[in-house]
Amino acid sequence: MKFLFVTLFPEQIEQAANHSIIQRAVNKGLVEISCINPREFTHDVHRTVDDTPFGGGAGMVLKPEPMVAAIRKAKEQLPNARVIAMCPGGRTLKQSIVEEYAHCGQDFIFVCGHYEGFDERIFNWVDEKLSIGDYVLTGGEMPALIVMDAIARFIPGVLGKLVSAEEDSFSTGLLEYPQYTRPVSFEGLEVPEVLRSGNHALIASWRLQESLKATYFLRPDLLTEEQLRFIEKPLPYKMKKSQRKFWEELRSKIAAAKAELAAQAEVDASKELQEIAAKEDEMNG
Ligand code: 4GY
Repeated sequence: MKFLFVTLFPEQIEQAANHSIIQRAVNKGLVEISCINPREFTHDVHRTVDDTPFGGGAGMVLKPEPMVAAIRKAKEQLPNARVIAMCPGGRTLKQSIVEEYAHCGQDFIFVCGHYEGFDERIFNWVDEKLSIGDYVLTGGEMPALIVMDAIARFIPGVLGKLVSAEEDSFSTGLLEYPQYTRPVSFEGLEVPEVLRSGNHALIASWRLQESLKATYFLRPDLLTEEQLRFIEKPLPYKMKKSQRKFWEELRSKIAAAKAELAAQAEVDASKELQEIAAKEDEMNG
């Protein structure tokens, strides 16, 4: 898969591509990375790429001529590419979008901006705007690299043989279950017994329960209606015994975690009361 970055700072892309997994993917020929610098398409002595905004205001705006000339050149090199402008106003990236990109069979041109932004007219040469989250950075290079990185994980051969992006927790729609490696005991913290049992069915069930539990507490918005129903509402009358056991176990784990949270809240509250009382005593001499 080919990724072309339209950027005023190609060194930033090149240095990011020279590490670890992405570098290996490039060396294996699975990923091709290139850059086109809009500054190459300026004609004045100062090689000007930005100018003051019409209507006034702080900051500079990227001039349309060099940007569009660079995008045109990029499209010539990758005629089958999707042209994506990185900006906070785009649709927000999430794993399902990454998967759509990874499987669309197209190459990618990322248009990276700087200063206060693009001249609005360049979007006529762009297929879509994409944001990596609701915050503003100094340039689109890091966002574009993030998108490339997330897509590249889906290219067969980029990750190790035994790992597959398709089986990621986020691709299953849930948060990751806890992972452990040796030693079994570290500073008094033990690896859960079940993971050392060798019982693969039990381990799979434990992991799914832990994923569901973490998602329930931290990102309930990711759970489906059905998953929430099984966690919160009475279980259906007709249900396989093993399945009932699974959901009942998960519910008791969640209840225990809630009880622990409530107990901690109570401890915090009583501490706070004690502190207030101590301060009052101090003030009253
Ligand atoms: N967030 N998601 C983002 C960004 C920097 C001014 C336009 C983001 O994607 N890009 O913050 N980009 C801005 C800086 C010009 C790009």
